[in-house]
Amino acid sequence: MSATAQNETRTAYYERIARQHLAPLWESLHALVVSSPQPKALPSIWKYAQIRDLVMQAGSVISAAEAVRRVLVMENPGLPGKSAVTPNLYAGLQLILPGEIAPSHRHTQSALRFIVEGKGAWTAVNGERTTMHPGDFIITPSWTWHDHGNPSLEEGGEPVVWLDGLDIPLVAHLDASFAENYPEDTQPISRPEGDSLARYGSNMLPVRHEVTDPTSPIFSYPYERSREALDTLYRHGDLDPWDGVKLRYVNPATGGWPMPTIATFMQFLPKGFRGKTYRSTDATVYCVVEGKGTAHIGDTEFAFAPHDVFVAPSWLPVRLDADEDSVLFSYSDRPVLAALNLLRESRT
Ligand code: 1HN
Repeated sequence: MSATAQNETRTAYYERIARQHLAPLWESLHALVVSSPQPKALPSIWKYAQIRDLVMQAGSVISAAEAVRRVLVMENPGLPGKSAVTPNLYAGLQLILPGEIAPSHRHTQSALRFIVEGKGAWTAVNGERTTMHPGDFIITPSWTWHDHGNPSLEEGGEPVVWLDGLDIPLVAHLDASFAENYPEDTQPISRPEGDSLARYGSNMLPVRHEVTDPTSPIFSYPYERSREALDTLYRHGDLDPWDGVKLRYVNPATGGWPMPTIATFMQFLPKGFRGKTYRSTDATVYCVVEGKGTAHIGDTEFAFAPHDVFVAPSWLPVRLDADEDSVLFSYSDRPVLAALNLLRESRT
């Protein structure tokens, strides 16, 4: 049989099997099982200097009450229309103005807030409020009521912007999304501010504490403490050639990650640091807290400055340089990869 005749036979055959919702694996096998990850997500950066005005303008486009959550979603240009910054993770910038309330709800997605700009707004989780300051890392565990608010102008409120990180695409992929609205705008407050940090965040635990939940019982990790730890370690000469001084946030009750699906980190890169190259199968979103430098991700290079957000997809080589003392917060889907025995890393 000639090649053309054979192709026609195959095309006709593919049409016949398609009517039975069947497809020939031999046409797609090479694309399904690849020799190393081929991420569709692209290395990308959102430069705060270019988007800050747009975030603030959202404040006159819609109220927090109408929007429910007034957020600009950071969509990875390689994953358009998916509300995804990586295949498993979501990122967005949320704005809350003085006097506003973002009403209480809960969902199965886990969320983190990393405070970018402004202070004094609060978020409530499990009956306790915490006040936001730039650099604080705050979590909303899966299925916990959460509402956010900001004191009025008269009370000294100012616009507050934070980075939201959620496992939205992962949960969507797993078809495991459930959500409910609380009947009131705000949940009742049953514990004073600082309760969970005293109870779980002081290198101690309540004496009969039992772990019933994989998520950290601390829901606010203040920047002051994280920054001081990095600074002390740097002064003690602790500098990894790949990471600088890098710590991971921890669930103090388990030693594991703060959330079952999202790992979080903070690292210090001293002025003049020229990092070595590493890569891993977790995809990472970075948010610059302090300093300036360059991130080399795959074939792309980004100059970074405070409040910029950039993303390193799976398995692309990453190298970080600092022109000034720099602090980077980051989050990734590492716990998911690790739990499924799919985490691979290389440092060269
Ligand atoms: C959400 O609940 C918040 O509570 C922020 O602030 C962003 C993105 C998608 C789905 C739920 C919040 C969100 C979200």
